[in-house]
Amino acid sequence: MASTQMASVGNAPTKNQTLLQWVNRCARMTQPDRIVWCDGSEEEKKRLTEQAVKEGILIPLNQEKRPGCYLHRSNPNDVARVEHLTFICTPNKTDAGPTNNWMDPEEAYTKLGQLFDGCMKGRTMYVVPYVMGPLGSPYAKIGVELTDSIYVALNMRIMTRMGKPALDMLGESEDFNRGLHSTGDVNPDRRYICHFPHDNTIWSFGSGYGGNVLLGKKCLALRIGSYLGREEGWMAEHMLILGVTNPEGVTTYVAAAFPSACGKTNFAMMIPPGEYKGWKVETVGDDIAWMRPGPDGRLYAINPEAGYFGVVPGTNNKTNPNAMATIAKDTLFTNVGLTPDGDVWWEGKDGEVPSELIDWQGKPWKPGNGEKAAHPNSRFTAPMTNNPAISSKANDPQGVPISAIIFGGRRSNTVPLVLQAFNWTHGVFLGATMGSETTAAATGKVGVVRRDPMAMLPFCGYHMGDYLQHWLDMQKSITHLPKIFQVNWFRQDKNGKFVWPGFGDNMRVLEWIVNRVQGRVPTQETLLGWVPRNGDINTKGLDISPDTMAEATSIKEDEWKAELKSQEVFFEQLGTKAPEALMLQRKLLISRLGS
Ligand code: OXD
Ligand code: MN
Repeated sequence: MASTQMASVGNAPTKNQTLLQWVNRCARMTQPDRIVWCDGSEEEKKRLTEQAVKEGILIPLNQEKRPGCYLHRSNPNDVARVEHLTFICTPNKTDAGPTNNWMDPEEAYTKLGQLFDGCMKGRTMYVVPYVMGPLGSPYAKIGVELTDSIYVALNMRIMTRMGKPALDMLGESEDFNRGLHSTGDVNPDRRYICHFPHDNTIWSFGSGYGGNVLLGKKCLALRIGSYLGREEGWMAEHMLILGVTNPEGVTTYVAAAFPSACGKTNFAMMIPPGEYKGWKVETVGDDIAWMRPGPDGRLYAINPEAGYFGVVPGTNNKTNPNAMATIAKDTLFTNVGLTPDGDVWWEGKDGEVPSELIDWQGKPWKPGNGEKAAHPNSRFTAPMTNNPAISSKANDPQGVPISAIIFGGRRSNTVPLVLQAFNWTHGVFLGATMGSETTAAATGKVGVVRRDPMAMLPFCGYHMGDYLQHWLDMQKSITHLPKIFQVNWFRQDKNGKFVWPGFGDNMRVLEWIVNRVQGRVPTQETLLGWVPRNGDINTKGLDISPDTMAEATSIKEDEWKAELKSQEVFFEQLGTKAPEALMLQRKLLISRLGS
């Protein structure tokens, strides 16, 4: 660790002049009392954790029950991503596109510069160098985040390869993302998350919530990443990556896009049901995939992250036993309930509901008092190495070859359990027309269907029309194209009950997908794509009636006519940038539906 008592970069552990000058410039603007360069060591983790406990930022949990675990309570006004305060600052407004908020870069630097001016007086600035992607991977990217939040420094340590290895990998290079963050006074009226893709820069002010402030994640790995991906011929996607191995020992790698809080972590860590002897699912990543064509013409994916920032409520030994094991130690919990014996509790946890506890806002709580003990978007930050199902390829610098891409939304109707696209272009159309009911991961109304192409609506760093065209163009550089599928685990019956059990039983759908990829099973054509023939989804050991199965897989033409209208509104928004190939797909679907 190298730190100074004055806000100078005097004894910084790097000779990289570009980095030093930039840190100096930011320190002159924000005026911290101290600058601490993070090295990522165990000693540093201990020291920062002790400091955070002393400042009341972390509450130690019962160290016998949850070794190395701490609870953080955020400001109640700061519990989710703030899409309305997230900006893409490109020189031309059109480059950000109609689905992003835009601010002129000069205006943004001036406006936020005023907020950053002197904002770290009396505080420490942590310099957090980090790598997104396996160390030494040619596909990894380096970032440096300057932050006045010790919570951010500790979270970045879990979520990225942070500290000395990042500085070593950077060397004298100027090629790093410049991230500046201050919690400011956590005032929603002075909260901005601004991205400057042309400068590889992110400025985040006024929030302490993960998605807004762990700048490697949504800001660099997705928004800036998607921009760089288009420039450099690769793809940054909001996708989990898993490897599924069949009893013959053949592993198939799958990437799957679902909107926030729709079960990516559960799917990535799934344990197959008892009937699936000899099958196993292993996690490469649970949220983000960086994918590019490899020398053998296949599409390779790395997980740029080193940890999981997962939604806590609903996690239990039935829905996700691997996540429960992952968060048993060395985990930072944010906004969950605290039990009298120093453990954590959330809605949907196993076991008895405690008769009393302290809720996520620090207030006494009793069952039935009308409040949630844990915030619906409460989170765990845990190292991926804790995951019993981690893939041996999670750190592979070359990544894993992807054979199937899955798009899934949260839809109570319309979208059937599973279907396969006719081809790549049709698959891109399925991804582009994804819709999903909104969740608590972002502020705003929950449960409203919104179009969410490739689950990237809040994360695409440039014009959505150009992004969809980039997907279409990638076809030219991938010789062995992954097959594309659409799934929906969330269909409901007339009484609002989910018709598909989900969780581990999603293995049954995954098996069909693997069999399709390997050419092992014929299929049936429908208006929407290829679907399993009757009986092709294995329901052995599952208590599901043929009627319910029919409901889960049904395609209702009237629902699809309404869906087409809603898709039209989305495509109209893209104007002349709506890709021609997708418009043709749309026409074909309209004619198949006869409307
Ligand atoms: C996340 C999100 O935190 O998508 O991963 O909101
Ligand atoms: Mn996500």
